[in-house]
Amino acid sequence: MAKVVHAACPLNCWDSCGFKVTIEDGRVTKVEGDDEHPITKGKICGRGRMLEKRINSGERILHPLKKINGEFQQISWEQALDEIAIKLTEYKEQYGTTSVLHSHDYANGGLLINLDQRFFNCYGGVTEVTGSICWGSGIEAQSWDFGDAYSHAPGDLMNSKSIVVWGRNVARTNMHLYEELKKAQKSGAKLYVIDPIYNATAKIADQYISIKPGFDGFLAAGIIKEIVRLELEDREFIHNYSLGFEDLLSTLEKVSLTEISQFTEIPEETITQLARIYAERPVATMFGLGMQRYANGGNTIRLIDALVAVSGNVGIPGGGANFANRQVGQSFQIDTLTLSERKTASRSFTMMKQAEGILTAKDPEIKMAFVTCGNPLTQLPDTNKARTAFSSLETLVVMDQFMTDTAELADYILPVTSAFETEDVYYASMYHHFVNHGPKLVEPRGEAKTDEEIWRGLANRLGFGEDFAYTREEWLNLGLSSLKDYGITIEHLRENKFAELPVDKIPWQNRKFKTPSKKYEFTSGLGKEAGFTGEITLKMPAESTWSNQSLAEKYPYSLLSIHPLRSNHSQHFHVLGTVPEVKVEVSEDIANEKGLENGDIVKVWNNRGNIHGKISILKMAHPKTINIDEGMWRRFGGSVNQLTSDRESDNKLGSTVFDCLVNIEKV
Ligand SMILES: Nc1nc2c(c(=O)[nH]1)N[C@H]1C(S)=C(S)[C@@H](COP(=O)(O)OP(=O)(O)OC[C@H]3O[C@@H](n4cnc5c(=O)[nH]c(N)nc54)[C@H](O)[C@@H]3O)O[C@H]1N2
Ligand SMILES: Nc1nc2c(c(=O)[nH]1)N[C@H]1C(S)=C(S)[C@@H](COP(=O)(O)OP(=O)(O)OC[C@H]3O[C@@H](n4cnc5c(=O)[nH]c(N)nc54)[C@H](O)[C@@H]3O)O[C@H]1N2
Ligand code: SF4
Ligand SMILES: [Mo]
Repeated sequence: MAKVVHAACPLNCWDSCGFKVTIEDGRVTKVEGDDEHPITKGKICGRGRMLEKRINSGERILHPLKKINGEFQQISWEQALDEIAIKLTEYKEQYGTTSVLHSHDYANGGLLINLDQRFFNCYGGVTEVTGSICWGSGIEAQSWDFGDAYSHAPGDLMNSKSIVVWGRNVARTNMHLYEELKKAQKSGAKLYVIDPIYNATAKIADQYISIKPGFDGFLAAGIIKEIVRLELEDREFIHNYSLGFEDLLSTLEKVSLTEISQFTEIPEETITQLARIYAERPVATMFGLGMQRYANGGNTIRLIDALVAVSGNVGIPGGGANFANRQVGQSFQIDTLTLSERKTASRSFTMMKQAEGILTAKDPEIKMAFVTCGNPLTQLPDTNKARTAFSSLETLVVMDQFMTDTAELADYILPVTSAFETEDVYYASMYHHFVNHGPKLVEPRGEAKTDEEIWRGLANRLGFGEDFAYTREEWLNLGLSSLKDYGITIEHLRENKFAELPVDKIPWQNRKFKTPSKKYEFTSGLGKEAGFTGEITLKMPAESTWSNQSLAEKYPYSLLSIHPLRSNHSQHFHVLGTVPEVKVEVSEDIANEKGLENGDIVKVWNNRGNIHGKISILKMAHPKTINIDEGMWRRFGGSVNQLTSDRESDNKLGSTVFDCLVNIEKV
C-alpha cells in the first residue's frame, strides 16, 4: 500500500523545499513538492525529484570498504571503526591532533550534520577548513559593511519598484525566486539582469546588461559616481547612519566613467540610466554568487553594497542588499551541538588552499584526512593539485553514498545514509526564513549509517563516548533549544512540517548595524582588525587583459564554470538516465573566430590543465566568454576545476574559480 508523507529537501540550494514523498513496501518511490509549504508551494526541481533515484540507485555504496593492494574490499563496521580509531589514536600520540584534516563542504543542510565538529573538537581539535568556495568573499564583505549578511523575506519583492538580479542564475538555481520575479513584474516592478551570460532569467528581464566577467565592482563604482554627480544620493542615510563615505568618494575619483565603460564593456549611457533607476527607490538587489568568485570578489560585493547604501535602499521595504540569510543558521543553538570549548589544538587552511595545505604543512604534517559532505576532487579549484595532495595522504577516510572522484582515492569508504533514511531538520541560509522537518521515512539501505552514528562509533572507541550518548530526538531538542520560546520544538515541527524562524523580514530597518561603529561602514573596522586598510579598493580580476596582458595573450578567453541545471554540483549526473558529457559553451564571437559549430569537439586549456568537450554556441553571451558547467566526475569527462585556480579572493575567504583565462581549439 502506498502512503504519502511530508519530508524536506536536504540539498545545498537556495530554495530549501518542502516535499511530499510516496512510500511503497518500505521503499521511496516518488518525490514531489508539498503544496502546503508557504514558500515553495508544491513546486520542486528535478534535483529534488531525483533524490528517489539517488536513494534507490544500484551504485549506492552499502558496506564499509577498505582499499587493500589497490582494490576496495568489503569489511565489517567493527573492523572499519576499530582500525580508523587506532589510526586516530596513533596520529594524536605521534604528531598531535592537527595532523588530521577535516575536509568538508555543505552537501546536507541538516542541523545534526554539525555534529562532525563536536567529534573533532572532543578528539582535541583537528586542522579545519575556513572560508568558502561558494560564497566566502561575499559573506566577509557584507560582514565588513553591515556587520552580517542578511536578506529580506521573499514576499518583500512585491514592494519593489525595480529588482536588479546581479550575477544570480535564478531560473536555474533558485526556481521559487524566479516565480516571485514574474509575480513582481506583473504587479509593476521592472526587472534588470546583470550577467555575462544571457540566461533564462535575462530572457524575462525588462533589460539585460551584459558585463565583462569580473568587472562588476567597476560598474557599481560607475553607478555611484553618476548618482553623486546627479545629486541623487540619500544624504540622510549617509550622514546619520554611515561611516567613511568621504573615503569612498576619493577612491571613486581614481577612475573616470569612460574608463569604467571601457573595463566593463557597458555603454556610459547605461551606467547613467542605472544610476537613475537606483535612485528611484525601492530597489531590491538580488546578489548571486557569480561576481564574487574572482580575485577582487570582496571589493566587488563591497562596491555593490555601497551602491545599495548610497542610493538609500538599505533597511527599507522592497530594498536590500540580498546576498545571504545568515540569520537563519544563527537561529539554532549550534554551539551546544559542537562543543567548541573542548578543542585544545587548532589549525586551519582556507577551503581553497586545502590541497596546498596538505602538500606543505609542517609541524605537524597532515597524515590523515576525513572527507564528509563534499567531493573535493571534483569541486575544489585546481583539481590536479587536489589529486596530488589527497593521494599523498597516509590515510584518507571518505564518508559518502557513491564512488565519487574523491571516494576512489580513499583508504576507507564509510557508507552514509541518504535523504529520507534519518530524521533531521533542514534549513538553507540562502533564500527564505523557514526551517523544514524531514522525518525518517525508510530504513537505511544496506549497512549505511548516519554521519552521527559513525561519530558515535568512533567516539566510543576513543574514550569520549559519553559526549555522543544522545538520541536523535535529544540532539534535535538541543539544537532547537534557542527556539523553544517561539514554540519551535521538534514536536511542533513533526506536527506542522515547517516553521517560520523569528528573524527580521526587513533587516537593518532600525539602522542599527552590527559593525564596530554600529553604522554602515564604507570604511570597515572589521576589515582593519583583519589586517587590511578597511577601505574599499577598485580592484581588477587577476586574470584579464587589463590586469595581466601577457597571460591574456596566451589565454584570451574568460572561463566561467557555473552550476549545472540538472545536477546539484556533482551529485546527480550519474542518476540522470543518460550518459552526461562535457559541454563547452562559447560566445558567438569565439565560434566565428575559431570556426566552431555546435557539436564540434574542442580542447580548452591553460597552464593548470585541460579538458575536452562538445561545443554549444551561447546566444548573446558577453564576447570572449566560455562556460563549462561544474560538477562532472572523471568518468564523465572530468571536472572543469582542472583549469581553475586555488588563489584566494582579496579578503582571503573566497574562491576565484571564475577568474580564469583559457584558450580553445578544435580537435
Ligand atoms: N541547478 C542547480 N541549482 C543550484 C545548485 C546547483 O548545483 N545546480 N547549487 C546551489 C548552490 S550550492 C549555490 S551556491 C547556488 C548558486 O547560485 P547562483 O549564484 O545563481 O549560481 P552560479 O552558477 O554560481 O551562477 C552565478 C551567475 O553569475 C554569473 N556570473 C559569472 N561571473 C559573473 C560576473 O563576473 N559578473 C556577473 N554579474 N555575473 C557573473 C553566471 O553567468 C551565472 O549566471 O545555487 C544553488 N542552486
Ligand atoms: N568551478 C567551480 N567549482 C565550484 C563551484 C563553481 O561554481 N564552479 N561552486 C562551488 C560551490 S557554490 C559549492 S557549494 C561547492 C560544492 O561542493 P561539494 O559539496 O563538494 O559538491 P557535491 O557535488 O554536492 O558533493 C557533495 C558530496 O557529499 C555527499 N553527501 C550528501 N549527503 C551527505 C551526508 O549526509 N553525509 C555525507 N558524509 N556525505 C553526503 C554527496 O554524495 C556528494 O558526493 O562546489 C564549489 N565548486
Ligand atoms: S534542489 Fe533546491 S529547488 Fe530542487 S527540490 Fe531541493 S531545495 Fe527545491
Ligand atoms: Mo554553493
